[in-house]
Amino acid sequence: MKVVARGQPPGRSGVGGLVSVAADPYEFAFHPASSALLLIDMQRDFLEPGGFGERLGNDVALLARVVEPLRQVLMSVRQAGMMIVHTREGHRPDLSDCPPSKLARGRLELGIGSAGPKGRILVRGELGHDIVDELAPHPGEAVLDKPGKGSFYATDLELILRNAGVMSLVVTGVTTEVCVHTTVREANDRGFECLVLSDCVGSYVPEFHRVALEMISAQGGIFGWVTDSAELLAALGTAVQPAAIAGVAKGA
Ligand code: TIU
Repeated sequence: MKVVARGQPPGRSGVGGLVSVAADPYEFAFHPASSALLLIDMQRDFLEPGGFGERLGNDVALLARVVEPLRQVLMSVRQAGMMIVHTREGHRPDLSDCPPSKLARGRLELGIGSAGPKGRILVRGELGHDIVDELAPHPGEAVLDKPGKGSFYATDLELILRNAGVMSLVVTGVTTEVCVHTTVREANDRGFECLVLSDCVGSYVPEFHRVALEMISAQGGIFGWVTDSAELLAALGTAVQPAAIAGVAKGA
């Protein structure tokens, strides 16, 4: 019987060699073939008025500045042929996957599952739950629905990454100290190496953003590495459009 090899071996064919990016606490080296770009929860419910973020008492405009540099990174990573994974925080329409503790938290009058201007808040299939237009996933990019703050909890993310031979993650999204941090900690304990892009993650609380990034790269990179989109794009050999980085200082 003739045996036919099926499927791709771990790693993505046709993707370039070792890339080294200037980062804190020291350079981050990765092979695009064994790396993925993770875009965490770039959803209308967190970025636009009327969603969960605003219900929690936050100024959602603070997250808008992440979109353009992240769009530039997304385009470059697509060109580089790297794996791309988008996540969305949210729940089934009957909320059976939402812990009662999460539902009750904040004593919100209009919380998860309530009707808002963009549909039911943080419910799958609703307009507010989906990813903002600028970063809409392309066919072939993984879209992963998660019920918690971490991207690994109660999802098949680890399985997808291991099957693809991925070892390194370029981490972006919102919010820096909540879903991004939880995901980086989960990934670190599982042996993945994380590079967090300071201008492609955002928080409603600038102080939390700054300290959360410091916590990742402190102690010799206890959870991972931190750099910005300009450094990554330069390392990937892609020209950065000045508009994308104007006014976005490293670590800001
Ligand atoms: N509230 C807050 O900062 N974040 C979340 O609830 N979810 C995410 O970070 N995605």
